[in-house]
Amino acid sequence: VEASIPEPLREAWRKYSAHEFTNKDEFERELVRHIETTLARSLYNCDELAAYSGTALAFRDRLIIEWNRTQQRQTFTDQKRVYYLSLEFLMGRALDNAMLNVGMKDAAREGLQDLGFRIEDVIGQEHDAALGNGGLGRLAACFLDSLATLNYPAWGYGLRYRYGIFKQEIVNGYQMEVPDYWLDNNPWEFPRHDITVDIKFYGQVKKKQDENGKLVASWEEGETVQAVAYDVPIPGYGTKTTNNLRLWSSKASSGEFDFQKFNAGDYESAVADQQSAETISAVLYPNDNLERGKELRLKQQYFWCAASLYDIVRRFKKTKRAWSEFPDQVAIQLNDTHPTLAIVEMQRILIDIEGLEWDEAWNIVTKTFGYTNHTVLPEALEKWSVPLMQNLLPRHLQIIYDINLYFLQSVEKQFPNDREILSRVSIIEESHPKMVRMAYIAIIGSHKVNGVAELHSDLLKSTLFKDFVDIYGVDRFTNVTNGVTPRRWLHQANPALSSLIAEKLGGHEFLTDLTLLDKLEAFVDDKDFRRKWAHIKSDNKLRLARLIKDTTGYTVNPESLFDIQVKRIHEYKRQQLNIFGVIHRYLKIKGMSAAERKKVVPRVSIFGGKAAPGYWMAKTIIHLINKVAAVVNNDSDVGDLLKVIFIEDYNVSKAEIICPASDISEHISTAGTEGSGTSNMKFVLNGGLIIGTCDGANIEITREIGDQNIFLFGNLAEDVEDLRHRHFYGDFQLDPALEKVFKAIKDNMFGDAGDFSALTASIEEHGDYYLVSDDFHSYVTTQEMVDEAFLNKEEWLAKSITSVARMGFFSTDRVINEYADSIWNVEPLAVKD
Ligand code: GPV
Repeated sequence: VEASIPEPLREAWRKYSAHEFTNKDEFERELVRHIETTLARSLYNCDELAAYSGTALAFRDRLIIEWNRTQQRQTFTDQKRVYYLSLEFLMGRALDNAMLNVGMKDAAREGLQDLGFRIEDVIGQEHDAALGNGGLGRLAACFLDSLATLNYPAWGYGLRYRYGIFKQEIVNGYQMEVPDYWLDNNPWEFPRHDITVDIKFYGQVKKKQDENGKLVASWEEGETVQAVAYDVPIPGYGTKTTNNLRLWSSKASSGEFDFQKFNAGDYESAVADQQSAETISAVLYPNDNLERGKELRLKQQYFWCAASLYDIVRRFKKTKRAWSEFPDQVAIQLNDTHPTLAIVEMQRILIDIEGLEWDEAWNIVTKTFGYTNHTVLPEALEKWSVPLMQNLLPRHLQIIYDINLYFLQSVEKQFPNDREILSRVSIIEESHPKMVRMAYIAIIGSHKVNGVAELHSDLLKSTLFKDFVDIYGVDRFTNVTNGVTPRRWLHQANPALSSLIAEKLGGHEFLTDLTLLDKLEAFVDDKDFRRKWAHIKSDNKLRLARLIKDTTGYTVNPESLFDIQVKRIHEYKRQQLNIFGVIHRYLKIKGMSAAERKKVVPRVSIFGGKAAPGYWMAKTIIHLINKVAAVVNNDSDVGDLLKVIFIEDYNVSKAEIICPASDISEHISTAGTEGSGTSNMKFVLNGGLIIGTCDGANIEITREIGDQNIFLFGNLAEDVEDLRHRHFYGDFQLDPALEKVFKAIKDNMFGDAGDFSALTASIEEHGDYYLVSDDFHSYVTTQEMVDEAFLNKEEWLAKSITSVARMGFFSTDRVINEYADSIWNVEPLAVKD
């Protein structure tokens, strides 16, 4: 390709090709140029928002120059690429990350200062890109950071939602949802109006003869919607690699039928069609760990899978390779079952369009795909009704039936005397209506299936997917324990700690090799180091106290123990256990003498998180937290001994302030329910200790940092089933301390008790499925141990430092290398300067 371009032409392009700014002055020139020309502002009307836009545009230019070079490099080398398919990418803000990743934040700070701006204020103008619900979406974002940093040729594929996760407002203690329209002047995306794919829905399947007389299926008629690509550059840290996140937006096809309507004067209906097409990518479904089987959600899934696969296949076909080489060029990772239709679509492309035989096609498919499971919760496992799929995707349903037929035939051969196993592993659940079990397609159509922490992966093998282990052998199932990117969750969120560590370790190499943190243990007794470490934690607590003051109006004493639980609100995550514990503490303080109160360790209990708009129990928990806050915080008799804070609209940029400010954080899910958890890692990496159950990655965190550095409590996963069984048969005793808490609630201490009756009843009367009562005593006594330990400031500090030093394992760099070796079989593409 390159050789076909004449030298003089190439010379001209080289001569005028764009260059990145490399110092403060050049940055400043770019900034002023963008403010004056792109934004049409001047010295006299440049507010902070304009300063943000100008800075973002200057950095965007830099990223896009490297983005272009990276894409060219990857095209020329033509080695295997990774495609990460995720319905969620919870990116947060991009500017600070871009500055740090390209190593120009200091230049930007000084440049902005010259022009009269504080960099923190400018950064604070950016709206979070919140295309995700919680951990699953944030994991995808951390993966993109590590993929780029490690120079893997990798693309993310997702949906460009017009509305990301809703904004949460607390009104009279209730959660209110406000739409999050975030796209107006977003400088980080590049519309590619030339990259479009027509996606079909509905229609019928006809059998036709191809040119060789072979009968082939043909999917005909139906409606088409157009997918338009929007590209977001993803810079790696300390590398020139800038990968691509491609997000698809839906619009009406520029096809014949709407123009016909226009011409026929049916203007309104043509516009309505257009709006209905745009609906597909309009809104992120706000559920976490829950699937509700809505048709529009299935449309989103197919629209995004089909557009992404068309793009991937188009790129592969340009190389003119044989189809058998596809799995050597392409690895596709499914982030949960949401993209499972990509497996079916790939098989459809190969057999219906490319004319391959079934077995040859299926062999290519299974070698290409990998599937990550993120939960064992039954309500989160996707099932689609057969009639719904029949209507929307008739050809895909046929292919699913064929996949199932061949699969069950082979199972029958393998287990000739076992009738039961066939119905257990069938992709089709024989219910009314019949349902398609998406996880089963994902397992059957992939060469590797992984869980996200050891306990979770073990549970998958021994419970949910046990039959498939018997069928395929244990090697198809593997574990890759989650991590977080240390760039955002240490360097960006906690710059002071990052530079203190760099000072001790002689540089910032730990940011790309987190295991180097272990060298910190040598300084655990270093007085000056300890003093600085403690000082940084205090400053971070002050920063959070300011956020709390600004957003809730409450003043908290930064000397208090900061106890934080921030994550999606869910019964299995047990924020109710936490707030009941807070009420218990409040009642205890109220009953104390003045002398006893002197011994109380002052505590601020901080909550944050969104409830799915239709999840009433989760909303009730939020309501209770806010009502308890209103009572406790206004009780002058208690004062600073206890404060309760609910931080509104928890999101990525608030997490960056919250995670560095904890003394203790809570990861207290019922054992066996949390896939991994990743905020546990963010808090410990920032020098906070944790209280938690033996669940998810807490177990591996304990193994790494030592059990003297973590507060574990509660029943174990292996005992949960038995306890639930016993509750079900009436063997249930409400914990006496919890009973007192319930009594206070029922005495209307926190407002109308009726508001919370569903919550208390779920425990007292309906079987306490999440074992709140069973774990209450253990929780409360462990919290007392936390108080006790916090009194010994020196030992607490040692625990904090030692824990950080031992967190090297939990970087997404390690995670991505494990996926690359054991699932994708891809190599990084070294960047030469
Ligand atoms: I399935 N997760 C999530 O955030 N949303 C979901 O819909 C599903 C899973 C989370 C798990 O709950 C966490 O335990 C895990 O750490 C995270 O996915 C990333 O793996």
